[in-house]
Amino acid sequence: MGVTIWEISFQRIHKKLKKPFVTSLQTVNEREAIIVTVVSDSGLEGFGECVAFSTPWYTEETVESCAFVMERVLKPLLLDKTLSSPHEVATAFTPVKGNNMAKAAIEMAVWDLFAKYEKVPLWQYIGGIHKDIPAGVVVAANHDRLVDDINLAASKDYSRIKIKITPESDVALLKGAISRYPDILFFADANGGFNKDSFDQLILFDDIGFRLIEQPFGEQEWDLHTQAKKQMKTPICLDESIKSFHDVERMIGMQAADIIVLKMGRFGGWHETLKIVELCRSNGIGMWVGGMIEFGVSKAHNLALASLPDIVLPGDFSDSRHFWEQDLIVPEIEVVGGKIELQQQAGIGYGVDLNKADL
Ligand code: OSB
Ligand code: MG
Repeated sequence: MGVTIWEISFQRIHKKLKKPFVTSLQTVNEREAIIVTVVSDSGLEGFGECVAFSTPWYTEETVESCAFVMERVLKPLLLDKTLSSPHEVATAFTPVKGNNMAKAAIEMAVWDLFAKYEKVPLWQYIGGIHKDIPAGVVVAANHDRLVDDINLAASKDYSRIKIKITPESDVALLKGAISRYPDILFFADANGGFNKDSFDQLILFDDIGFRLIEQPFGEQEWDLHTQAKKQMKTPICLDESIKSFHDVERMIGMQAADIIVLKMGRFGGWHETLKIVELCRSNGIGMWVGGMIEFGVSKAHNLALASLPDIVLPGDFSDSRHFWEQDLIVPEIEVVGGKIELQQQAGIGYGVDLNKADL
């Protein structure tokens, strides 16, 4: 009994972004990804997406390193194996150190496969309850376009706007722009741009009205985050620092943050993510689902995750046409009235059309 993994294939794709995505770390003009297709003995297909970037500017892994690890190291561990639960993928991958994004891409495809095998939507398969996921967009603008971009995002009925900040951001300008929209939640994301010397500048962001400040300091700066949490009323949220269950335990032990960003790619997939969600739930840590400029396959998995009962803060969910002229999934993701409605079909609930990608 169970699902036998008959075939695992990889398709490398790339697409130009509609407009450059500017952060303090990198400007992204084009996005590569690897779409994973897992086929069962009964002919069912599950889909995953590798979310590593082309170069290691955000995480250590790259598209190239993942292509190697997935094809040569992970695929042989799974091929022809019969699984009774998708949790067994994480166990099969334990002999391989790190390489979480490579592991996640294959693991997520197997979870899609199991939900299809059970004939239920993936969000139901993992115990999700929310059927309309609040949409959130990211404003990653240059200083001179910041206010225009905030106004534009606000006009598109997103329930949440995340703004990239640096120690040089104009605090008064931000406060003015945000105060015009009392009904929208604003997050700030520093991508680790502050340090000990700019600690006092961070404190100035406390009065702007942000719902949270994401990753003010570098990923290993646990003490600085603890200090910021102690001194600021704005909740501190960790993104880059959180790569595993153990990192969340450490964060809780050090009181380094109130909220975390869930990124399944960085955690190694569903198994580790669901463990982390339970740990956060039982410790009163807030959670939301983060994005990394992904295509629809990854977004579909992320939408299922956001359906879990304890995830109430809006995540990085914009519509397919925000980053892309055309997405790979059918139908595309669409924001209506500030929300994205989950699909009722089995698995991730979207078809995948690789003809819509540049191969
Ligand atoms: O820090 O959340 C981040 C994109 C690439 C890498 C890191 C981050 C981001 C984003 C984009 O903020 C979120 C999205 O895909 O909507
Ligand atoms: Mg972030």
